[in-house]
Amino acid sequence: MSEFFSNIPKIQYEGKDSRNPFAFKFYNPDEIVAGKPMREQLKFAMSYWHTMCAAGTDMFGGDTGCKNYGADDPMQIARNKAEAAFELMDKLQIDYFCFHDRDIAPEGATLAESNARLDEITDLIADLMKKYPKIKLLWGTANCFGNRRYMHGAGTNPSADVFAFAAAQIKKAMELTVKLGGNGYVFWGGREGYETLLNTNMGLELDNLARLLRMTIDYARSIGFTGDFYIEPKPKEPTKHQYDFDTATVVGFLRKYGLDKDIKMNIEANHATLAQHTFQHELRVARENGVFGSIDANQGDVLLGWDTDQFPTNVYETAMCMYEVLKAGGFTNGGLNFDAKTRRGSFTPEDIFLAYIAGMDAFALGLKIADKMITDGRLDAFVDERYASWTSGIGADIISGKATIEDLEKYALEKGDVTESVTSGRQERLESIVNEIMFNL
Ligand code: XLS
Ligand code: NI
Ligand code: NI
Repeated sequence: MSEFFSNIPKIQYEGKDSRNPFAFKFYNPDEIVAGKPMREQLKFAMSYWHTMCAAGTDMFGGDTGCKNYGADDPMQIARNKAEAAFELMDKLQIDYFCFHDRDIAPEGATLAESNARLDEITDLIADLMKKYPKIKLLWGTANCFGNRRYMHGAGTNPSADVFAFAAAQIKKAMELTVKLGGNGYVFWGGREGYETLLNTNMGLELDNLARLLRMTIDYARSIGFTGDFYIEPKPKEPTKHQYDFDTATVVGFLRKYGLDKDIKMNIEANHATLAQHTFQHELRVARENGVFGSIDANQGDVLLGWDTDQFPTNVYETAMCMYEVLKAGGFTNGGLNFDAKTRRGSFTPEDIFLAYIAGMDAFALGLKIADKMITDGRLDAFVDERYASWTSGIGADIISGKATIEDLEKYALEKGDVTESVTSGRQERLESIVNEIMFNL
C-alpha cells in the first residue's frame, strides 16, 4: 500500500523540552494519570468529515487544500481516503474514529446505490481495522442535513416521505455502526428546527423526532447494538432555531417522550458557546442529569457567532472540561472526538498533523491539571465547607424532609436575621488556586 503522508513520521512523545513540531510535548499515551493511561482517559477520536473530507471551502470561496488522495473517480477517492485515514490515525496514535455515512462513500443516484457503496467501503474499513487492531469506531452517524431533500429537516420534515427516507438512511448507518463494532451512535439534528413559526407545526415535528429516535433505538437493540446513543445539542446553524438547543432543553425533550434512559449527550465545546454557555456548564448539566456521554472536542472564537470548529488549544478550557470528565468518573463508551478543522489558510497535510498534535497536547495538559485540581483537595474542601450548613441542624432537616415550611418560619422568626450566616464565595482566591496548580504541574 502506498503511503499518503510519506513525509510525516510516526508521532512520538518527546517531552516538554522538545522543539520537534512532529512530536507530542505533553501527550504520553502510556503515562498513568488519575489511575489510567492517558490514552484511556482521553480516548481521542478522528472526525472523518473534517479531517479526511473538508478542504477549506467556506461561504466566500472554494477549497484551499486537496482531499482527493491521488484519485479522480469518487469511489476511488473514497477507497484511498479510508487507507489514508488509517495511516493518519496510526501515525498520530489516535485509537478511535467517527464518521457520517456520506463522509466515507459518496451518495449514489438512489438509496440502493448509496447503500451498496457503503457496503463496499465499510468492508474495506473492516479490513483496515484488522490491519490496525488498536483503532476502533467511537461512533457512527448519518448525514441527514446535507442533501437538498433535507432542506426542511429530516425527522422533523413536513413531508412524511422525507421522514421515511431519513429513517431508511439512519437504519443503514446504524447497521454499519454495528458492523464496525461502534461504541456509540450520534444524532445531531442538523436541520431539525425551524426558520419561521408561520409555516411550522412545532408539536408534530417534535413528536415525529421522538418517533424516529424510538424506532432507531428499538431497531438497533434488536440487531445487537450495545453501545450508547447520543444527542448532540446545538442551538442554531444551519437552522435559525434548532430543537436540540442545549443540554437542558434536550433533557426536557427526552423526559417528555420517555427517552431519558436511552440517550446521553455528546457535548461539543463550540455548540456550548453558541448557546451562550461555557463548555463546562454543558458538561456539568449533563453530569448532574446522568446523561454525560461523549465530547466533540473543539473550540470556537468568542468574537464570531458561528461554529468555527477550531482545534482546541486553550488549556484553561481543556482543564475545566477534563475536570468535569474526571468528576463524572471518566469516559465509558464515549471519548474526545476532534470535531475540528484546520483554518482555511492552514491548507497543507502537515497542518492537519500539527493541529492534532496541538489538540492532543492541550487535552493532555488539561487532564493533568484537572487531576491535580482534584488531588490538591482545596477546591473540593472549599465547596464542602460552603455547603456545610446542609449536613446538620436545619439544613439536614430540610434534606431529610423532616422540616415543614411552618418549621422554617419558626426558625427564621427565632433567628430574626440570617445575614451573618452568609460567607464569601472567594472566586478570585479559587481562580488563583487553579493558576497555582497550572503552573506547578
Ligand atoms: C455540526 C456537528 C456535526 C456533528 C455530527 O455542527 O458538530 O459535525 O458532530 O453530525
Ligand atoms: Ni459535532
Ligand atoms: Ni459542530
